[in-house]
Amino acid sequence: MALVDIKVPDIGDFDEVGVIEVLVAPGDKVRVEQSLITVESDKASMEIPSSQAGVVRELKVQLGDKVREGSVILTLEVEGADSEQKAASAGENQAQDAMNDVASEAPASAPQPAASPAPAPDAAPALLEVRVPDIGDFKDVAVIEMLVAVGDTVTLEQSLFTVESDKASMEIPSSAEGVIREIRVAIGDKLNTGDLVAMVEGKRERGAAPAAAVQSPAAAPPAPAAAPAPSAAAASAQAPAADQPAAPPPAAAPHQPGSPSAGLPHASPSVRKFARELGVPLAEVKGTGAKGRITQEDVQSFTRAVMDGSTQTQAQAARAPAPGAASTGGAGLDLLPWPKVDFAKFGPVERKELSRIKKISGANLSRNWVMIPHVTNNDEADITELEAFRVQTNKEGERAKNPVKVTMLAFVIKAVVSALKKFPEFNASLDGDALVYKQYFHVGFAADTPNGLVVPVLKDADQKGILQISQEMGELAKKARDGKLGMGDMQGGCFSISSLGGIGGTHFTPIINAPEVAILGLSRSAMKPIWNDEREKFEPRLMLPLSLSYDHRVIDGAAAARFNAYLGQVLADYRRILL
Ligand code: CAO
Repeated sequence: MALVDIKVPDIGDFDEVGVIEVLVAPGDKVRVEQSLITVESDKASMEIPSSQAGVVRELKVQLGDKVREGSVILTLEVEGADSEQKAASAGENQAQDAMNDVASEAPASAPQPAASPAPAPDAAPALLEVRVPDIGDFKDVAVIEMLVAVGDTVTLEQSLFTVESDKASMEIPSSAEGVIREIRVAIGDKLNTGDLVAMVEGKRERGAAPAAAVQSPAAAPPAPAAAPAPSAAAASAQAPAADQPAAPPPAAAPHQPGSPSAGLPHASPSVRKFARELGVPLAEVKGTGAKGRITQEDVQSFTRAVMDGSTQTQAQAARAPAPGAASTGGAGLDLLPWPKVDFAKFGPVERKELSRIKKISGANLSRNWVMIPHVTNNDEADITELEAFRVQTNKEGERAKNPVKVTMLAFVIKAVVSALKKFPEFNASLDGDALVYKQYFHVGFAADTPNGLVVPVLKDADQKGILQISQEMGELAKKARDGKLGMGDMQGGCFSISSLGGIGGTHFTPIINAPEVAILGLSRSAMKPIWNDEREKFEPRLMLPLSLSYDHRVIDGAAAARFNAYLGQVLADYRRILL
């Protein structure tokens, strides 16, 4: 046994950082990598992990303390340490790596990506690239909050969005001031040093340190095809697809530490993670920590208050009846708590974290299921001739240099476009009391991947032929399975299709991918005896089950039945598309 002092490592240009959370207490057993304290500068907060396993003997810091390099955090009793010195320096080294990351994100000290020459301070506004500054050893940090939107005016150093690793969260500052013309990232994107995140029309302040590359608007080259470059409108105005994290409220005020109610929530990475796991909207939690910071206890109290009905989340409030409306008492989803069972009591178990995609899509699916009054219309399409044509097309295609495999889904996508044109309310989204009709035809399709469900979107399906749709679908499905879909690949959908036809089933109820208003489920086609009125006999026909779930606030049952029937007619006789 040896006593080891764990000290604050080199924290670069920061003189002092405040201790905002103490995560352990004397007597606690800590593991290697377990966070000991959270420290904070004005742009970043991070947890300092323990490099040693042991028992906390004495805490040398408390909440509100200012610490600097060399300050002792605590004394740890470690087993088998050959010397105090060795353990202490190991601890410092590890914490130092972490702190270097914090230091390196500091806008004032961060080296910036290479840049084109800056414009003269008084030059006419130009399009300025804003890139992720040096974030040290952090790789693939995830965007968790957007703090600005397209059209916002930002000042130099204003925080644009928050990124997070498992031990630190930090705000990425703007290296330019002006009006945001384009945002190149969305929630969930993974970023690294130097990644292009936004285009700002404006100018840099005289003498400003950050050096963004500069383009005049006229000379700006198009974004590289591979870069995730969702249109600004799509990125900011569109609600997330089923596989995407929920977007923050539009044009949220920049996060101001110390005044959480005026901006975005102020909380440490572990508290954010905790809140996400419970599905707690941090923006609605009142922080009782230093400078209004949200603590784990605040999240727990909020959860308790929601569970006992003494408070409502905004989502619940939105579902509540209007004041004065007759209340049946069910609006707040007066649900029982989730059953907590110790399964190990009944037999051996293994616990595995849900994949990130599953966590995100689960939250979206739950919201959509609870908030949208779903109805599903089931029908069948006679695809006997179409299937014969598809098989023939694939046979002929085999002789081609680069054969494209055509599946039934491609024909269905094209038929759906035809139905969307005929029934425009299916190609719409609810926006408050208004319905937004889209004049483009982007069709999403659910793709099964090893990590969970994602919904890539095939853009402008109305302008593409079956072969092109098949080819693009194949490419998107491959990207999905390889985990390489960008946010742009999953945005902009008008209507989704979930095809389980290659797997099985007769019918199912697909969940609508908000803010879309309908989704089509395809099950396995089967040969069935169908009564032929003209010849007065049963004939073997290949029937494709169609399950159309629709948002009953927007679409009436009769319209849904017509949409499905029309789809069936088109699939039965594809010439109808031409009419
Ligand atoms: N009936 C019978 N067979 C069908 C069929 C149908 N409705 N649809 C496809 N098939 C056949 C195909 O013809 C193909 O057969 P062959 O290999 O003999 O040619 C086979 O099933 C596999 O098709 P596919 O799945 O590769 O291609 P697809 O275009 O039908 O689907 C994709 C592509 C990406 C949608 C699919 O692979 C997928 O991921 N499906 C799952 C979607 C999902 O999980 N939905 C649920 C969402 S809610 O949890």
